[in-house]
Amino acid sequence: MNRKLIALFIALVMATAVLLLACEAQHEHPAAAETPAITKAIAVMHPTEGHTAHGTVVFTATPEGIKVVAHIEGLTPGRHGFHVHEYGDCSAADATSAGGHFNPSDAPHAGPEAAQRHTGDLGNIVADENGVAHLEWTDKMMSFSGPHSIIGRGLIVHVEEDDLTTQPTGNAGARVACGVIGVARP
Ligand SMILES: [Cu+2]
Repeated sequence: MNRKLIALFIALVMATAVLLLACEAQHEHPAAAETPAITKAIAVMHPTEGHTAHGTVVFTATPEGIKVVAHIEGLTPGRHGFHVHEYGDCSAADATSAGGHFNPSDAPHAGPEAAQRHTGDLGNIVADENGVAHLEWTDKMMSFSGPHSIIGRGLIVHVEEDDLTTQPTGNAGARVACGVIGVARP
């Protein structure tokens, strides 16, 4: 009788231990399908063939939208078209592999402040006499998830100014720098 009781007790203890371990394991990996939301992204810009433009562009999620902070050097002084393009592919020497402007809503090309615009329309960055451009802009159309997500898309700086009206390119000419927008450490 005693032995049976002891055996039962041991079995109960072991069963409890197994149950606890199973619970613990679940807590260690909370719903594997649930990836944490992206809060920051970065594009490292490299010059296309024959150009010197380079720099970094950081995208940060804020309650007001995606904050864009761009720092580009090696430009000619003046205005340069600046857009998110459809493909995160800078493999071509002239970066035409990045495709056209990122335009998931099939809207006309315009400036970043227009209600109807390409999601990728960031307008122009302006380089000073040293060829250095700095831009800060909080964008209400771009996103890190859903149809307007810019993650994995291309980022392009052009040789000419974007006139914000010529369809569908803004007549900004060749591409002088290309980068891919990737997930950054928060
Ligand atoms: Cu462009």
